[in-house]
Amino acid sequence: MGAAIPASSVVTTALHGDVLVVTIDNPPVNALGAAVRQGLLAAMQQAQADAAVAAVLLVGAGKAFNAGADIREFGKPPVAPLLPEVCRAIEGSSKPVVAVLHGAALGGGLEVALSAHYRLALPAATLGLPEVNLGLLPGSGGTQRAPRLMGVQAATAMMLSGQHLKAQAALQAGLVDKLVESTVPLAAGLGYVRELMAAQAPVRRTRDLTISDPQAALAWLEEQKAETAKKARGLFSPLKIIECVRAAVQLPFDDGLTRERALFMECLDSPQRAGLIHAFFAEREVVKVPEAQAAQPRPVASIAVIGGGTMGAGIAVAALDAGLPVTMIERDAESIARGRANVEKVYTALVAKGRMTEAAQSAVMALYTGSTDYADIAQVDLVIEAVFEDIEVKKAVFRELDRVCKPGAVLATNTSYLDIDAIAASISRTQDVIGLHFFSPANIMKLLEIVVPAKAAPEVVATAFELARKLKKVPVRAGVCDGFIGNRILAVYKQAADYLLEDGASPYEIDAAVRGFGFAMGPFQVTDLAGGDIGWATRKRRAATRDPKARYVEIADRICERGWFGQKTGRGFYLYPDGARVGQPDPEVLAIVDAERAKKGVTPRSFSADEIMRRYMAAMVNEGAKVVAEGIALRPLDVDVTFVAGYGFPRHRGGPMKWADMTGLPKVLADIREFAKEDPLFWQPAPLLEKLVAEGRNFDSLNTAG
Ligand code: 3H9
Repeated sequence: MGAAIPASSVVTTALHGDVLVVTIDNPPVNALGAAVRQGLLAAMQQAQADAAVAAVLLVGAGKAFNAGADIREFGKPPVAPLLPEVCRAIEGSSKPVVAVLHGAALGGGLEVALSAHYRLALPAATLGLPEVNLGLLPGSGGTQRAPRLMGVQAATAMMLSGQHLKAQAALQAGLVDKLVESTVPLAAGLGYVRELMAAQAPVRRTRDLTISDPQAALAWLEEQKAETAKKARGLFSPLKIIECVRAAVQLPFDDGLTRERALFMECLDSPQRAGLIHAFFAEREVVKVPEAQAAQPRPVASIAVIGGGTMGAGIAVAALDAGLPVTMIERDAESIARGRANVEKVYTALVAKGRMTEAAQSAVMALYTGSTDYADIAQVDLVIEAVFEDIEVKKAVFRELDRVCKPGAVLATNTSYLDIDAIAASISRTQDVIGLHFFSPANIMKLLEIVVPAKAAPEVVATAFELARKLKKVPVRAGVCDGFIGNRILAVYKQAADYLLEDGASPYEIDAAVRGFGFAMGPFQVTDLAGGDIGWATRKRRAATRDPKARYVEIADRICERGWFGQKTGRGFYLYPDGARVGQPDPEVLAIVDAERAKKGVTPRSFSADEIMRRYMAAMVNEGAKVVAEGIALRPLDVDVTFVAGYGFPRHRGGPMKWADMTGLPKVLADIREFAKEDPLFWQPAPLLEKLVAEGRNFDSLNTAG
């Protein structure tokens, strides 16, 4: 061990014989913040100046080599030195520089490694240029060096997908030079440096490599453009990545870097970058809820699911996929056979697609037990009830659970709307009850609303968050109300869509505007997919309690009365001839809409896509503000994550509350006030929105309030 020479608090240097070991130590992931960049540059200068240094080894302390640029710095004034300068200093070194990669080597972290002259990977290393997921492109030479090392096609695919390569794949792709079986980066790295020095390995700069067959590469890139534009769904950094790679093929290295920098800055300045980075951090903040931080989760080694319908089976699959044994309860032999079949068919489909072996299917199904006897779940740690959405039916299930389950078992309901406080109060162990609101298909959809009744024990909440982590879900804490966070807000903006429909926009115009904004589907397509009968049943249930003064649009009822429930019946708002999955506009639906307008004496007016979205979003944001003010959502970011993870909200817009911040809250409030002139009952501005505007603040100020 050589003498430690302090370079900075986050980058240290130490001489090991004639090898200068440069360690980045900036927990948790060694992100390349200003202090790290300064430290690295100073270390490289030291290496050049010190005659005792023959080679340099770059190492990351802790669990990763380096996860890239410090994302928190984006959007703030830049601080020198910038990362491209650091990379230039590394590559320009007159003494060999070696990087040893363990854990994440991502984004700017990989770009640092690509600037080194040799790269060694440990087996657990993951390499990638995932900037596209943040609305960016690799901005420190990644777009120029990766194609030189791994070829244009592989590099472009890696950058466009943002996917990480495991060490072995990175070795095969030419991104690293060697892979060693070791868990100790420093020792492995020093061993490799010695090996290189013994072989008198020269300085070897990635920038000097040439790209083979540039004409073929250019032709291939041209082909990729159309495909990429289609897949990008409004994101603009993917096409800019292609442009950078084209520059790598066509231009001298330094000119390519200049081009990359210019395009990187365009991405950095874009609202898409701001939205995607908000989504990145928000997804990590949602788990920080008071109960999960204060209490320890109870152990969960086995699960029961009550109900084997679509939802119950999806939840069972999600748990089985996480390696948890599942006992499914149904009321009779026939129902449990159907429940098992519902689970099994998910895996059979995977086997048919070649994505699972039959042996793996058997192994996972061995964790599944079907039963009609509640006594069989007496010892499980957590139960999720997914029976018919009726409070009396659910209470009956909970009575059974109260009777049979062991003390301390967590008792969860998957209800989407019902009063979980009432369910909890109906049994003796009120503190053990919680809502786990999965979204269909439950084994695929990322969102899990964790609905916390007033009397839930903190460790029950902590257990739910721990379960979400095991199931790889994105959990959002919600309070009890009709519809929790997501469905409550959905009900309001769906109403805004219905008003637009009756006032003159066609369902097809509304859906197109919503898709144009970036949603995967518009509200009427969603209704057709989910089944119009579901909303119809809810509307009938609520008819008695609906405010008689509130505007009520009957168009959807007229459609349901004809038995047109959407895709499953071949028609709804759209026509689905011969089982088609993409609907066609239906002139008969338009005639129904016209008749309803006439009945109400509405003279239809036209709405531009922008006017449609102003109403749609204002309704969403206004209800979102109410949900935050009532504590149903802890923070605006919880609303954002709910919509991005569960409702197809375009991730690059960050979520409805982030969108509102970026649009400007005064503008959103002014819209609401304008719409209120026509319908003051529906468009009542949320007091929180008014307060924030009056104080010149935004929703984000509530995310960071602590
Ligand atoms: C870039 O490099 C641009 C360059 O091309 C050009 C520059 C000129 N910065 O995910 P985790 C935090 S763009 C700041 O929970 P895991 C994270 O917020 C960057 N913070 O752990 C969390 O904080 P907290 C390209 C970061 O083990 C903590 O670290 N790189 C950064 O599940 C732990 O994170 C990427 O896109 C960052 N770069 O996963 C990689 N990364 O504890 C982004 C993480 O306060 N990062 N944090 O909540 C990841 O994909 C995952 O974090 C990683 C670890 C796989 C590394």
